Amino acid sequence: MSWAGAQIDGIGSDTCSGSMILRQRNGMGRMNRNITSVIAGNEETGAPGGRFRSVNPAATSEVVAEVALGSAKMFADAARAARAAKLSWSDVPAPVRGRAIAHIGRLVEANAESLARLVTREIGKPYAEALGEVREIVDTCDFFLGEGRRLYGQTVPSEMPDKQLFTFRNPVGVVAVITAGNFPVAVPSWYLVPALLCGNCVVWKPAEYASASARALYELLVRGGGLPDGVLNLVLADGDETFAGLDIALGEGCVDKVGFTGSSKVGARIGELTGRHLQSACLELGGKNPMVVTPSADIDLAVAAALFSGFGTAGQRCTSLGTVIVHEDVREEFTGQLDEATRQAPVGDPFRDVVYGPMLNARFGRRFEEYLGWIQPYHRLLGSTGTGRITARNPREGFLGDPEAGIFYHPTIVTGLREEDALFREETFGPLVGLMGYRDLDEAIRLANAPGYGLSAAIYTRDPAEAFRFRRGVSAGMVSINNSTSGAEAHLPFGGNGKSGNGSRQSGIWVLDQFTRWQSMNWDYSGSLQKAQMDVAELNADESYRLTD
Ligand code: UN1
Repeated sequence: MSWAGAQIDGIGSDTCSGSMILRQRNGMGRMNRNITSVIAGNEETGAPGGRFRSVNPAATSEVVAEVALGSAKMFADAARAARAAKLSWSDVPAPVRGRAIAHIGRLVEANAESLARLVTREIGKPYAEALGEVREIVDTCDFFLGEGRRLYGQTVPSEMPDKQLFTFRNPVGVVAVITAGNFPVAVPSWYLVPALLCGNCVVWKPAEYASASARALYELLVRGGGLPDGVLNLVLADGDETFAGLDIALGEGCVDKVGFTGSSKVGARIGELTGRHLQSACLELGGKNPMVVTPSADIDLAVAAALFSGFGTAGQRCTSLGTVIVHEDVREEFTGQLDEATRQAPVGDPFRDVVYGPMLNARFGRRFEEYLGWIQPYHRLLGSTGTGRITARNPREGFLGDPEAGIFYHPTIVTGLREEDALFREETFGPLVGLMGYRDLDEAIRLANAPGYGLSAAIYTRDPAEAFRFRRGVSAGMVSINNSTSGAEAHLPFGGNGKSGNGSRQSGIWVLDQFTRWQSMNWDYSGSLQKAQMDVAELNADESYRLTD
């Protein structure tokens, strides 16, 4: 599918914008690209932060992009460029900015398959899921294009005559967005689309290992929106340089809001840094998402959901299932069925019909190995013909493709979990699901909350009273009844509590509070200085009055 005279994906087309995407043949006969940061419309061809190879995790010999990494200075430069563009963008009428979002949505839709293919190649997300991810951008644009004609403020009555009160939503200014690579285009759009719609200029720092997908989305946003230079800036850099650059930019007053999706550990550091500048970041962090299966549950449904939410995206969603908490009466039945379904699940080449493909990148494989090291002798492992990396020596029955070509891991169900286990308490980003029993709902709720995260939680029950008791008791920001922990829709508030975030919410109308600040205005046209609380008329109430029987 072509866009702007070139293709995002495929072989044989030339450059997209000057030197932006220089296609070269690599060993696999595929094209790869040189990807750079873009600040105020200029490509930053230097690589002060070094060069990074983004490879296909399903076929690691295939280089998807050569990435020129920037430095802390480059990040700060981008923030300065965004600040310089700030007034001209916020002066564009909001309905016109809404039209820009409408065009972006259409351009993304027209490029959906190319973008999804690129996402699949770069981070190994199964193609059907990658298409869903692109759909999530379009959904986000569909929601916010109309918000350009609303972005409502209020008229509020005054306590005095001939005076009127108003509220306005003002853009915050410059937004720095730092995103993970598991949703390399959808989750960034949750920040970028509303931030731009609200009249902010943006510096976006995506995950390095998803640079090609990020650069493609950047092009669709800039070209689709007709965004002037400096309104959206892309910085490709590693975490340390980004953090140092953010520190500089905050110190100079060039960043007014930070949006961050990533680990709880880094989120805490970002929260600390922004706190020093009296800012509160929008933090979307990890999860240890529980699913409670009650005796009245439809077990087939619960098994299907556990499979999808535990192993879909190779368990690398922040909303992925962490622990199934299953009632003792149905524990054996559920465990047997989940084991069977997981053994049968197709794993492998993400361009085929699989439940999941490779890890996002080698670094996630290495980290997952550490989590597997938390398995204890008293745990029982189910779900596959092995544990750990899938290889010729450690095969997975029914694997689709060549496991040795990429970074593929067996799905692992860990039963016999105990509350003190690290596997129960910590997020284990990867294809691993824990399972433990409970006897009454209060215990299930306590276990659901015990790890201290609070992103997403699910319950399978046919009893409405149980559903509502669970909703009330669970600390998660998002609750599913008879649905998976993952797969939130793009216009409901998304976000978590505890180790999953600082209470900020993305998506729908709720995210507007992240990217705008309320300004109140009062206008006195009485011709006199009417003092609030003092020059206020008082009516005489007879509070001693009582009805007589
Ligand atoms: C994430 O993993 O950071 O609810 C976001 C879901 C997706 C978004 C996940 N819509 O699973």
